[in-house]
Amino acid sequence: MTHLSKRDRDAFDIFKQELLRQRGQIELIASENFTSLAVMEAAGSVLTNKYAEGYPAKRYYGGCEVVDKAENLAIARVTKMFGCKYANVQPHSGAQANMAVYFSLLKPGDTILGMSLAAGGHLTHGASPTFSGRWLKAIGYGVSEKTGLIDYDQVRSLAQQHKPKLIVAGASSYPRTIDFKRFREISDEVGAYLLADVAHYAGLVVTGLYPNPFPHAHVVTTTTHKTLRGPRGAVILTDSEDLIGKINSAVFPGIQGGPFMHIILAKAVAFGEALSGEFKQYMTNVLENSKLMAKRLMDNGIGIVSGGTDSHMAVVDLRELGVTGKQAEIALEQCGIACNKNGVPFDPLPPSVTSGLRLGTAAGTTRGFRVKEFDEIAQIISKVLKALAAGNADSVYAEVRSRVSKLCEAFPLYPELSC
Ligand code: DSN
Repeated sequence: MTHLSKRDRDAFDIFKQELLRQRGQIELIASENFTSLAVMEAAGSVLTNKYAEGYPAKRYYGGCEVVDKAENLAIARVTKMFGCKYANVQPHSGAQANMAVYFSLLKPGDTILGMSLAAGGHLTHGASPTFSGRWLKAIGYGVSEKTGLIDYDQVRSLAQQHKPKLIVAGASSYPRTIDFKRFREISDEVGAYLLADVAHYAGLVVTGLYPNPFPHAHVVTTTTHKTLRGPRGAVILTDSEDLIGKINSAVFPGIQGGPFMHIILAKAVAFGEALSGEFKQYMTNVLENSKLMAKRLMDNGIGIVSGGTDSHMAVVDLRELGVTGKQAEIALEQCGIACNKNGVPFDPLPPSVTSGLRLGTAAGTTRGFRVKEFDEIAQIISKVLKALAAGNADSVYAEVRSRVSKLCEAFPLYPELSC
């Protein structure tokens, strides 16, 4: 960062502050991760200078022969990872990937059936303030109050009642396995497309630790920066030649202009990493850490939605403790732990307050934390939550902050970067 530090001290200071924040906090936000330096180099490369509207060998600008190679490399690697035929690697974000799928397969006013936000679904699966809830007729399915698991009987009966044109399988805070085969059976019964949004689970999917939505889903979307540990962005995947044509037109010129070629190169780098044996070991550790963290919290009497996890995340149910998600998020942040408040199924509190916390292990595992460290993290969280419930959180902050610092110092983040 020598150029930035000399040219723009204000901007450099912001970079420095953020690097120090990431180094000094335990990152438990389930949708975040720490990319490799190689991914960051590609994202910060000269490919940022290139306009390349269109697709490889079919561009609207000259000089695209090199960036074409970047896009083809990303496509070849991501289709190999998921075992599918076609990919569009241009979406700037997961929301835009889902928007492009809707734009390609649906008309305004069509019905979709997705997991409701309250049950753990994503905003773009039909929530009312988003394009998905405003332009489409969105019906939401949920989970069983008793088990916390997707209620497939409800999905089927809502599908039969509303005859959606598209069903979304996928979530933002559902820690359990999704039965994509069952979703496809329901979709076929009502003649709906099946979209699987595996943004959270993608790293587990490509390493065989979570079910692959192929061959069941007609279309699959995923972000590239969560468990996949790539740059911020997304991809759309399918096995259908007909659908990839529609999807490509929907991404460009439908909803996006020039693709971010530097990010597409960085996606290719991350996909190369995800195809390695080292990544499989990483994801195995992520899963082991997450299961251990959830178990230790439960051992300490902290409620976990659905009684555990099959993925990189666990959702804490704070209702019995009488603490809100908002209070818990703020208290943990004061101790150096970053996580997010999250609704729990049948949450009586609004999304700005909530009765839950979503905790993920992808970023901490990249840092090097293993079960021993996640055991300690679960003990720290339990201590803070119980102190909050007892109304004496202030009394534990000093001790807890020092335990967090010890963990962060033992596993330095980006030691190669200087500031
Ligand atoms: N923020 C991401 C998530 O947590 O699921 C996507 O919106």
